[in-house]
This record gives sequence, C-alpha cells and structure tokens, in this order.
Amino acid sequence: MQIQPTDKIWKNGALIPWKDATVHVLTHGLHYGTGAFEGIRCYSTPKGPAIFRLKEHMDRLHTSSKAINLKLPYTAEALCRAAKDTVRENKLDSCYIRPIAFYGVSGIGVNPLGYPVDVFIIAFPMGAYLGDEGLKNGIRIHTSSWHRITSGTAPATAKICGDYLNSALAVMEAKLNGFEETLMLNELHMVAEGSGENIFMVRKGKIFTPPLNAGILPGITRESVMEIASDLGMVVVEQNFTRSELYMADELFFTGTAAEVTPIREVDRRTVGDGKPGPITRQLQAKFLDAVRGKDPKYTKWLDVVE
Ligand code: PPE
Repeated sequence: MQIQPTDKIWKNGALIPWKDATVHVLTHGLHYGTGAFEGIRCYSTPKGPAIFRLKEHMDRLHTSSKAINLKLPYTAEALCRAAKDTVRENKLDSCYIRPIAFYGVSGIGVNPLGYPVDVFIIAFPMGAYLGDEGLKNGIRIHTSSWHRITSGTAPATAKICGDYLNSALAVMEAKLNGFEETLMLNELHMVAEGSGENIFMVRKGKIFTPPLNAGILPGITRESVMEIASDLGMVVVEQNFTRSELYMADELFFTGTAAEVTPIREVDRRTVGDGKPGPITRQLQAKFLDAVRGKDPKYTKWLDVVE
C-alpha cells in the first residue's frame, strides 16, 4: 500500500521532519524483529478529527512491549498526547497512526536486554485497506498453508514486529494465488485470523469468533464489534471452529483497524452465503462506521477528539 508522506514524525518526544525519521542499520529490532507496534485510525467527525479508542491502543502497546521485556519510556497517557500532537501538527483530518517501539542500537547479538529503546509515531492518510470495492461487496480469501504462530513459539496475542513474518508469508501466498487476503489456522487446525484482521462467522443467526487462546491478536475492532452486536441484541460466541465450518457459514467478515469491517464473499473458492455481504455483516459494518465517524452518540465514548 502506497502512502503519502506528511510533514512531521514523532520521535522519542519531539516532532522531526518526515525525511529525518530514519534508523541505523544495526537497529536490533531490524535484525531480530524485537519491537512492538500499533495501528490506530483517526476519523473525521462532526467535532473534528477524533482518534478511535486511542487509550486502548496505547495500553495494548504497553502490553505487547511487556511480552518482549521492552520498557516503554512513555506512559500510555503520554503516548496518547503524542499521537494527538502528530495528527494536529500534520493538519490531518482523518488518518492512520502507526506507533512503533523497538530495541535500538548498542552492539550485536540476539539478547536485547539493556539496549536503548526508540519510539516513533507516524501519521498519514489511509483509505480502505482491502479496497473500497472489498469494503462494499466483500473479498475473496483462502486458507493459508502457513499456520498462525503458536503461543509456544512467540507471544501470539501481542503485536510484536517479528510475529509479522508469519502474516507476511501468509498474505504473500494469498496474493500470489490471486486472493485478496489470507486466513490462518492455528497448530490445532482451528481458525485463527487473517494477516492483519480478526475473523467472524455467522451461522443460523448466531455470531462466532475465535477466543484469544486460538492464538489471535485481541483486536480492538473485534471487541468493539462484539459490543455493538450485543447492544443490537445479537448473540456473539467466542468459540473455536474449523475450516470446514467456514464452508457452512451464512456470512463471514474480517475486522481490524485498517480493514474496519470487511465482508468475505468467498473462501477457498467456495461462495459464502449468496456471495453478497449478508444482513448481519451489513448491519454491523454500518453501525461500526457510524460509531467511528461520531454519528452514533452511544459510541462517542470511543472517540478522542484532537483539539
Ligand atoms: N489480527 C492481526 C494479526 C492484526 O495485525 C490486526 C491489526 C488485527 C487482528 C485487528 O486488530 P485491531 O486493529 O485492534 O482491531 N492489524 C493492523 C495492521 C495492519 C498492517 O497492515 O500493518 C491494523 O489493522 O492496523
């Protein structure tokens, strides 16, 4: 995905020019994936630009960092302020925000304990992650031959840079095979998640999504959609399910900050439902998009206005 540069990037407490936001080639995080990151969206709302569930994202950055023994030198509150400063400074109305923290430069070797930590926050405009067409009419996916990383190998429930080699392998495989996204199973052959999205399945009016112990990222969009669904009186069950159950689904959709609520219209060359986004997917997508754009008073609690 191409991005449009903005003016400033937040680095270790200061806003610096976009072109100066570089790292040394000996950065530990580059060699060994020892970093944690976030993906956050800021939406244009009637009250101006507002960041969706900012505190939850910065809290997750802390949780992810803890999993790799990385001590973040900034509190979640300080990082929230920094994210808002970055959006304001770049005069962005709606954008994607990418905070990243990683072990920096000291020596060489796998052990990063004692290394300095660098923190950056980048903000830039972003449209529909899986395309406008995908958001509207649904995408085609397949089941990856790569399993989702297991919790016995790496912290699967944390957003760690190195974990994304797994996602990158899986999404490249999908693209090379002509699909728009991938779906990974875990080592127990249970459905886990996409390369950067959580998955939901609808069958006979009930909604299912894998539990955290399937080895998935605890998605903030996932949690928001679960809350919206329950507010609408829908039943959402966190339960493991198999690949073959996907073929019996009435509806499937992905959730994620970047992907928002993206319907899935085909899985492993099998049409989902009648091949069009189903009624539950459409209703949840509409409610979610209203919530993030500040159009539903019930969910303005999730918005942090950039004054
Ligand atoms: N699973 C994975 C593996 C994942 O990376 C994401 C976010 C999610 C689930 C959904 O989590 P949440 O955003 O909190 O609802 N993926 C981010 C990165 C995408 C990228 O291209 O980089 C995102 O959506 O921002």
